[in-house]
Amino acid sequence: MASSCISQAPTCNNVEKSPNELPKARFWEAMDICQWEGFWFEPGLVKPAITFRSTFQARDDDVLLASTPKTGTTWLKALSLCIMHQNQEHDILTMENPHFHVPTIESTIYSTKPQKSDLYDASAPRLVHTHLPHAVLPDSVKNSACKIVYIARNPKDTLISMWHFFNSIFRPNQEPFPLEKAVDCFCAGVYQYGPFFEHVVEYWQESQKRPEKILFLKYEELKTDPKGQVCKIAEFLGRPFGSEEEAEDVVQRCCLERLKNLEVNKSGSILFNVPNTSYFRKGEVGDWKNYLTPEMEDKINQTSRIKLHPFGLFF
Ligand code: PAP
Repeated sequence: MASSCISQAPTCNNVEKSPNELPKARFWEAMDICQWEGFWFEPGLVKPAITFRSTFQARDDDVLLASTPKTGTTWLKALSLCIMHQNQEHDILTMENPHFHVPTIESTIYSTKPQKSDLYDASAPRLVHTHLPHAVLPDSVKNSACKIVYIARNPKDTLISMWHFFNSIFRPNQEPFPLEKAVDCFCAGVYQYGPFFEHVVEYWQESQKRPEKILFLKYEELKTDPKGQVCKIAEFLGRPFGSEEEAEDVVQRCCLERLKNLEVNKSGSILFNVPNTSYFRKGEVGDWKNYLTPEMEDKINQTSRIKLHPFGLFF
């Protein structure tokens, strides 16, 4: 996930409320989190999120990618990079991990490498990402013509992906965190960037109201029809491909096996404590079947029925 697991003082101003004053919880017995605007964050992310909301001046040609963690962020970053850098000779994906090229705005305080320019002032076209919920996006993002591309994934695979990721970060070489407890945290939404369900619903509803503004993608559809979905993103961003082969090329360049095996992704890290390798695992639809018991599946299905089905949302 595009945020660090260590705490460090952020260097931002414009603080509305100190994280100390917010409701607190412990995530997987490993990380303090606090609740801000209905979502849970490690405290170090709150000030940058507030700064983003209150000071970011979106431009009409900005592109903002958005997601809740473990839903296909890295893939979407890679695809969008290729789409935005069409016609360039060099392959940008071989130069750095996608999370460097497309920073997650609120977590850049944890970057291991400084950006080439200030994100808030970078030259056009800016391509950035956030895990923040729609409600807290800056007004300038909502009111300008800048485009938002959101990626969602079915909750059970999202949870399993998250379970692997946080086990590798919090408990390397140890027994994994009990999956049953992880399911409970997930359904209750009490974990870094949770809750999943409200995050997805907010962006979904906005994408229904303003389809020209927000493109809502599903990881599963990207898996079954990558070329069709990639063409859709390119058209949405006003950068349609000249030929089918160009779209096919982007799909190939961004496939999991290739990204996983690029030198820049085999070592190092873009964010403290988060190795680049941790962004690439199996990338399968339905991997949850290898882990969840029928009881755990039931719990997540019940939550989905309450929180997603009323909105006509899948899963
Ligand atoms: P983030 O929120 O930390 O950035 P994110 O990229 O959203 O993580 O999610 C990681 C998941 O996307 C992993 O899924 P898994 O655990 O079920 O395997 C990872 O394997 C998958 N993933 C990463 N890159 C790709 C890709 N190019 N194609 C398909 N899936 C990918």
